Amino acid sequence: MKKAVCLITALLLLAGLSACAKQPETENESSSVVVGFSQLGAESSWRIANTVSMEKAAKDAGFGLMMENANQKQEKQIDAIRSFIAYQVDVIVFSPIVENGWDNVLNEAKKAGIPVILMDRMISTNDESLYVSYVGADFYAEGRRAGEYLIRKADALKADHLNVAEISGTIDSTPMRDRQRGFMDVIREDSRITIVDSICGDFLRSKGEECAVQLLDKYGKDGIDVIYSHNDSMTLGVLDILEQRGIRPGKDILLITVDGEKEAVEALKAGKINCVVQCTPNLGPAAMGLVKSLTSGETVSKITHPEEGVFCDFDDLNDPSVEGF
Ligand code: GYE
Repeated sequence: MKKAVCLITALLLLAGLSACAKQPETENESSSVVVGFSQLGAESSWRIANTVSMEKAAKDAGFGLMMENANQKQEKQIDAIRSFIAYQVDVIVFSPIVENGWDNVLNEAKKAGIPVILMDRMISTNDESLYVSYVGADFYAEGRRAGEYLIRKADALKADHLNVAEISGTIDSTPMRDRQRGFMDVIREDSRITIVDSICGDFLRSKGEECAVQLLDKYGKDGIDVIYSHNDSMTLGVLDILEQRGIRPGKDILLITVDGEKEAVEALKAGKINCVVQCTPNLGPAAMGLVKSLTSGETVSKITHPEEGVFCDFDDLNDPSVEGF
């Protein structure tokens, strides 16, 4: 295990080499375990809660945390991982913005003997030895839950036909790919359901608004019965646009969303969202638990999924367990 002195020396060296280079945030510098954490951005409430969870868990565990936020740029994540390798951190944790394109930098980490934990999102690779463990949601199961809700709703409404528009998250990210695949696998067999369009909203509220405008301009209010969007931020953007146009969210157009942030759960309780598929951002304790096991020489499981469920308009929404993060 490398000592914190390594980190401090590396930081001093780097400061000397490049006075204007951005320094990573560090905490618990006296800790004997240093974690390099590359967060992908700050695009949603989910992401912000996830960053807080990671920071708190590192602090609680007494680990030093060097965190870099990549502001949605894969190149920045690659740079961050390279800087963690140069600093000889004990473990690298990162949340890959997209699935492809990590093999080179992860091979560098492997050669340096630094274990890599994937947190939240997966990578696509032929070499599974490039990461020791993945901790994050089963996004395929989330997509299936969204589809299963829609079929139940179609039954309850005795609907002959439902036109669905999908607003997807960041193209080629794991939650985008698997929330789509899971949903499609469930609804494909149901002849009442047609996907009229699928457009990308990048997990951003502002783009959710733009997507809603685009969809309404193209299909009109009567051309869309359901909007399935891959996260709450985009759904909340959609909801704002529907209300501005006098369309009742949750009634004139059904809304199915994923995450479970407070604002979305409140909108569910108010009848403006129909289904919230849960996805927890509180991955910090599990991620730091893995770091602890790894740095103690223990073997860890390759995949850890948190337990997640669904909140929807078939539930008793007064139940205190129905709450957002
Ligand atoms: O659903 C979304 C965020 O990767 C699970 O990313 C995460 C997703 C989450 O921006 O809100």
